[in-house]
Amino acid sequence: MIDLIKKLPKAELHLHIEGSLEPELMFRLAKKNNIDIPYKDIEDVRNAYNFTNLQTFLDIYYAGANVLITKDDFYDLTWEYILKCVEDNVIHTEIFFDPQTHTARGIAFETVITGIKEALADAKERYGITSGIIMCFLRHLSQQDAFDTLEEAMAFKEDIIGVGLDSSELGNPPSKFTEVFEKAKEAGFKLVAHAGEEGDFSYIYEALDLLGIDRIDHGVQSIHSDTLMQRLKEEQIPLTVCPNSNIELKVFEDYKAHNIKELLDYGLNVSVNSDDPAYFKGYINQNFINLCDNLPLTENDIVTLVKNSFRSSFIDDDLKQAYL
Ligand code: ES4
Ligand code: ZN
Repeated sequence: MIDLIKKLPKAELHLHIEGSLEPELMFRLAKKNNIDIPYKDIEDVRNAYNFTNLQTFLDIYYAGANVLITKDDFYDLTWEYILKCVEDNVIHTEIFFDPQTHTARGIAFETVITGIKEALADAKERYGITSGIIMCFLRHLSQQDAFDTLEEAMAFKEDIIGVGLDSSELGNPPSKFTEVFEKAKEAGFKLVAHAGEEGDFSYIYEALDLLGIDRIDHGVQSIHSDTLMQRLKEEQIPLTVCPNSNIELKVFEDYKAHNIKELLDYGLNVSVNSDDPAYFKGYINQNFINLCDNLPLTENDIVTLVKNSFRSSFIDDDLKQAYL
């Protein structure tokens, strides 16, 4: 099984590039850029990665992102993730970034996107890895702030395939962002949103009906509504599931309690993704392996999960056919 997981070419659809910042790079950049970080060594960092819910993670994740200052920093961050893709045989990746985390610190939108973009161009040239960039709005901030970010992004429209919604879910439902998603759709962006991670299934309905999203990120709470499950199955709406993340953030008590096998058996279009791999103990293959170690997934299930990620991707149809 592990052999199959390792050798299958995979696509990743749910990966926050800031969440791939490994402690080693965090230390190197902190030193180079003269940024204070609240850790004395790498071991100290790893010990801090002990989360009780989404918010306790986000506080540490945003603090880590403070070390990213120059275009080269964003390049190095992205390149290190690409090397993990090579290791795990990920041949297509659609990565999230959080522009507001950086612009709020005075880092230009252009600095961030250019660093990421150049690394992805090199990934294509050197390894043939294809990719897309999705810009996420931080849902704990206002819709006006998201509008301002969308406005800024328009100059880089060619470099961004989609718009997403992340950060603190509870209390910040999709309905808070209805108008800005409408505008993003008019501008031609694909739409995704984190929904039903910690929030209940009503957040998934809102993401579908009010934001008109193409994919749900997480979506594991859909299991609590039969009507929603039927709809997700009928419309084959993709759910980008992140097992390690769900365990680390206590969405499920342990891997054995994870519902991905049930979602899959019901006929939903689910895929496996790594979310914030530097914080959640592993990249995509490790997510698959942890599932297989704990749930009765068959080889056929693994192949279905991998195919789902390609078919739910935003790549052009001819390339998609080639990948499938
Ligand atoms: C995130 Cl796991 C998760 N959920 C919501 N927002 C996020 N940003 C980065 N990781
Ligand atoms: Zn996520």
